[in-house]
Amino acid sequence: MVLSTMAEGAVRGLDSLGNSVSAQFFEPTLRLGVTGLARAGKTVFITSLVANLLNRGRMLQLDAARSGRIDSAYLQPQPDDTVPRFAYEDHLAALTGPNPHWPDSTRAVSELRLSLTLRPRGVLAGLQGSRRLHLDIVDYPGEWLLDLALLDKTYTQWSTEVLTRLPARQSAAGYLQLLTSVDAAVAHDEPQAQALAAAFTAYLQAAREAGFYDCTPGRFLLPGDLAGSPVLTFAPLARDDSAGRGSLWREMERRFEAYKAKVVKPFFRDHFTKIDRQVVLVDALSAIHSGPQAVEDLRQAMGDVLAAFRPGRNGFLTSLLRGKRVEKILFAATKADHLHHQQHPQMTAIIEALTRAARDRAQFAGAETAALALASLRATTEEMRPHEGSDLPCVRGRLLSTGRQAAFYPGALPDDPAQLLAPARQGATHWLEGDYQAMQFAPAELQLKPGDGPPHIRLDRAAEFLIGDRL
Ligand SMILES: Nc1nc2c(ncn2[C@@H]2O[C@H](COP(=O)(O)OP(=O)(O)OP(=O)(O)O)[C@@H](O)[C@H]2O)c(=O)[nH]1
Ligand SMILES: [Mg+2]
Repeated sequence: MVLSTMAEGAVRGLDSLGNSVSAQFFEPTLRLGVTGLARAGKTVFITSLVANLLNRGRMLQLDAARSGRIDSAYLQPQPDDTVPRFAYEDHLAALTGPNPHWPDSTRAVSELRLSLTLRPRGVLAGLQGSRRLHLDIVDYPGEWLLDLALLDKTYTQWSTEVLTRLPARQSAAGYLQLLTSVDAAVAHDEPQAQALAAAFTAYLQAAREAGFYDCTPGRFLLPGDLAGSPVLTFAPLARDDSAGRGSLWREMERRFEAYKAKVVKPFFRDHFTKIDRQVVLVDALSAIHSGPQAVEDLRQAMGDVLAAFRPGRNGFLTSLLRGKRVEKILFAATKADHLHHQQHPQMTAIIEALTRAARDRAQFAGAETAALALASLRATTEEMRPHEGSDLPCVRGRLLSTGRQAAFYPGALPDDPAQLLAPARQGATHWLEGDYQAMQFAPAELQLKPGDGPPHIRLDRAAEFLIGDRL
């Protein structure tokens, strides 16, 4: 009697589990997060990755593609109805159509589902049918990860920190000037709150353009459909203990808390905690071209961005994750086609060094990490050009500014990344050795063979690291 009830219960339990689990079990999904600071190359990366998984002729370093284990790949409706779809077709048309051009900047979360049909592998290969894997790719701004630190702060703490930084920054002069006329204890007045928020946002924008990374709240710079709403209409004010109910200070404090609860937490809950694999794209070359301060800022920003992957530090995130973690994180220096391949090892060493601290921490938290230099869409060809008795390794492409073809030598990256990172850390204002030049190339006109995706550098290696073990 007891036995049979138990057995029945067990069967029923399995049954009800069955519906949800079987879909999970037989058609597993893998969520790949793609992030990086503004202009790091997220959109081009996703577009080219998907195009190269649909047409796998250039994916020889992806074992499942080379061995023919991927039977087919196709786009499907994504599972999340409220997240905008990644505009794959538009971006691909921009990059590979006639008169190719780079896609527009994208400033919010978007998602795309690519489904793969796979042949079984191993000893049972002959006995099993094919299986499916859904790859859900999520594009989100790296700036949003910086907001995690706000969760641990009160409005008073945040304001104090920001207001301490501002006097040293020229771009903050306008906001500080406005503050001198503000009495935080007076009754809240919406036009005044809006003026303060606008001036503070203008400062954040200028600070970001000047290369500073500590530009939280992140959504002030990328407001999307929250633009103009109260959660984005606040600014730091010095604490005023005389400010009572209904005062400007109290309302600002309330909105700061609302930003944390209604903007920051939902992003982590709905997007971040579901990610299985993560790629963090870094435009290290642009930072090197801009000089030591930009490199140091990038290094610090990477540390802060990646703090999110060490959730032990943040109680909110730890409780959300409940032991789940990102399994693999790839740090990729993008736009490697600006360099001749002779310089790629140096580029890889730099990205390794730039993300070392963050990687050590992630490894400590159990994620497997790797670093490499890649180009999602190769816009150049290589050539050696004679110069003062030796040959310089150059790249050639169509210049974005004039549309003309030009060969270009970006300068020699040092073998030891410390030669760049040490002066950056010590506050140098320009590079003593070497001079690094920036060049913007337009995407090349392509004539793709059937079965080939767009040309890239090491995108297949990136894919092997990120998803190869599940194919
Ligand atoms: N040469 C070259 N340039 C690239 C490559 N990937 C990106 N770029 C350049 O970097 C710019 C930014 O790339 P996106 O993919 O739009 O970057 P993003 O991170 O999505 O940028 P936001 O949406 O503004 O945050 C492009 O407009 C190109 O100029 C690449 O593989 N090769
Ligand atoms: Mg983008």
